[in-house]
Amino acid sequence: MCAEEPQNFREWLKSEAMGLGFARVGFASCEAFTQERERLDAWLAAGGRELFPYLDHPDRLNPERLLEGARTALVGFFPYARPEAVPGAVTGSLKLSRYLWGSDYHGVLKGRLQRLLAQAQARLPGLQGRACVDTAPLLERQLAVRAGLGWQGRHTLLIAGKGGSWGFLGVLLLDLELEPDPPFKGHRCGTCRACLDACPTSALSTFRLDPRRCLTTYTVETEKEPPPRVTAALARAGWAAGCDICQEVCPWNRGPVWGDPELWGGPSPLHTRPALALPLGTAQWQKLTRGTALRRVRHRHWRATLRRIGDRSEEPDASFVG
Ligand code: B12
Ligand code: SF4
Ligand code: SF4
Repeated sequence: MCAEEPQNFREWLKSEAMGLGFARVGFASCEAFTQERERLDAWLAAGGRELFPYLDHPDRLNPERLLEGARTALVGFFPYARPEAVPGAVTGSLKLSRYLWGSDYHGVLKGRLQRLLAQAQARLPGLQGRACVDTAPLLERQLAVRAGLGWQGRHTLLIAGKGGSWGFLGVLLLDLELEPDPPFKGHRCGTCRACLDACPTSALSTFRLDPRRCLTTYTVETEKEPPPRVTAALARAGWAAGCDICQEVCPWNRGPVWGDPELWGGPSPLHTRPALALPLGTAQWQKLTRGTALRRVRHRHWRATLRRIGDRSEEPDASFVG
């Protein structure tokens, strides 16, 4: 299939991906993960399966199963944080995690990876590929480590070295053998434990996260009632959707690479208005969150969280002020 030198094609692919906004790009083989099996099973058994049944997928350890003939995974780190986007900075505003500010990253990243695939297919007719962002049964952070992008910190997120951890991961699987990058070995957390100490629910133990305690689980991913310890932490910490605490304290995020304005999309009333001035109706919620990743949070879920963090959303309907 390869009408040109694989090395040239690889370099071209990488530079195109960087041009699309990925700050770090690497290549990994699609071989099955073997060492992760036991840990993944343990994670699933300790609450993961109950909260995220879709992660208990037979192909989860095997990227080859996601695309017939998959040989190479291009893995990209796409920065999303912006210096001016600081949750809760406006007095009285709600804290929304940085990854929820702006356009829905699933669509943005998938669109860019699909554009990259189309360009690659124009150079190499017959090439097959599949773009995966977040929702495919793929161990994205482990694949990023394999592609040499960085390491999983003690908070379990991928730290792209000096680029920090404020970034989404996107994967383009290809049915073409390209030279892999050397995997990242070990970690650069040293003796730091800042994320473990700062987590308001003690959800983190070294290199492991208990999803039954993470605020993000209950404010974004599931409408299940949080355990009392999480409800108490929600009220104390005041995060209305997602949580950035373990990344805010990480020394590797002191000078991160900043995100793409297209993804960020500018602040919305959700970030800049005091909670009391926000609309409460379902239609208004849908209008405010249209096209953003927050759209995945249903209105009744949002209101339940506001109740937990002590907002006035118990009140009957109020209309948008201003
Ligand atoms: C489910 C999920 C969640 C769950 C569980 C998170 C988790 N850490 O697993 C919840 C809802 C809590 C969550 C929260 C967040 N998420 Co999330 N999430 C996912 C998703 C869909 C799957 C993750 C998964 O497979 N977990 C399963 C477990 C088994 O993975 P693991 O933690 O890596 O487990 C390993 C370790 O425990 C290790 N291990 C176990 N014991 C030991 C012991 C030792 C000594 C060692 C060394 C290792 C070790 O081995 C296990 C297997 O490899 C991925 C997308 C994807 N498809 O990969 C996004 C993803 C991980 N999330 C992402 C983001 C942005 C977040 C949040 C930051 C959002 C927010 N601000 O609120 C938080 C961060 C919380 C945190 N500290 O991790 C990004 C992370 C980007 C990055 N830079 O890493 C991803 C990659 C999505 C994306 N495409 O960008 N998320
Ligand atoms: S996102 Fe928040 S609750 Fe979840 S592990 Fe990090 S600090 Fe803890
Ligand atoms: S806060 Fe410290 S321990 Fe946690 S991920 Fe960052 S460097 Fe590692």
